[in-house]
Amino acid sequence: MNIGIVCYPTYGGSGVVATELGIALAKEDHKVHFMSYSQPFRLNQFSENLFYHEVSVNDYPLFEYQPYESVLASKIVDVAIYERLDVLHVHYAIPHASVAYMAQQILKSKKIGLPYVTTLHGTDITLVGRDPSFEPVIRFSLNQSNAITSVSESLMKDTLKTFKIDNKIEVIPNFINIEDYKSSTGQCSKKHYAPHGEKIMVHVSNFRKVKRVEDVIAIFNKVRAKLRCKLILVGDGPERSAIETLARKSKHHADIVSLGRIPNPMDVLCIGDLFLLPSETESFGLAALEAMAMKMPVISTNAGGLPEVNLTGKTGFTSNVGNIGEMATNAIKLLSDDKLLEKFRQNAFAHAKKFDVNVILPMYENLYKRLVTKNKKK
Ligand code: GMT
Repeated sequence: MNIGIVCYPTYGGSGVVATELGIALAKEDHKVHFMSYSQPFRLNQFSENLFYHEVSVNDYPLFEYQPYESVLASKIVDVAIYERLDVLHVHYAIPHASVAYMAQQILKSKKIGLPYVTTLHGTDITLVGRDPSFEPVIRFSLNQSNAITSVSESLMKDTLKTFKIDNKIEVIPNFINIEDYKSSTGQCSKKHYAPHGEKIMVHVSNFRKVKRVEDVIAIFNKVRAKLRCKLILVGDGPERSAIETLARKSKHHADIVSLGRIPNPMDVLCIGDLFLLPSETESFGLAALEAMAMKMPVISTNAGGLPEVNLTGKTGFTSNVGNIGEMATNAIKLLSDDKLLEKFRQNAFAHAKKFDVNVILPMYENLYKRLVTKNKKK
């Protein structure tokens, strides 16, 4: 199939999922055409089946806001015609679902049918989507989507609560390629960060308010007061400098390292013992799944879809948002008992395997096939 993918190219779960999906589809011999305003950051490999079409908006002095949506819709129309797209998959509802609808209507006027799938990732519904200034457009373009998928049961339920959706929402969870994680463990050495065999806690995020990275520091301070350990922070975003200021004020600041963005979080995950994700909301928690694939148990909140990924008492522990005391107690429990930690490591890995690309990819392929067949019958 010829598949168009529209996504945000920056650091963030939805762009990662869209890119990894495209890469996996290309390996199955589908031709995948990415469309975005810059090259998705994980699209860092060559394949004869992968194509990237940049959407660049000319800077006219008249515009206070650049009309990205119009340019993206034109790009989709162009790519659909010349690359003979069979299906379009847009990740993150705003503004991609309404842009897909616009492109579909333009193509229809040229007697070309292009079904589109909208995948909901979380903040497009739980934060931005709730804003009344977007509501009518989101509801309309979701209802017009030929299929809607959501990355967790929880997000599906939230969407149905927030919007009046007549369409069915299919749950297709996020995924990882477990083989990548198996093969990367050989190159890891803990010595640099933990020269005395200290346990290492890791947090990876885009440092937005919803991630509550201040809770990561608070949990670490409590754990560090009981046992020798290190904290590695990975990622960058609006809260990073405030978090670093907070970390510097900690009695244990010498045990906290902030790495900023790194090309491949696996390089750090593979030396970690415990992953911290105390988010306010999280439709899925791809970062937690990536850690589990690296055999790291997770201490997280029970917000949104996190309990579908992190099984409390098995792959880690979940707590109410803001319950720093409980999260620290659970972290200490795991980090001070090697036998228990190893059991949780194995459980985390076993559960992560259920989200392997080989399990999830066919769900998307079947969905595309269904839409393409229906479109051909029209
Ligand atoms: O979490 C973020 O800030 C990024 C955001 C995105 O849209 O890129 O992530 C959302 O989508 C990810 C991939 O489906 C999910 O794993 C994250 O849980 C979700 N984030 C939130 O719901 C806050």
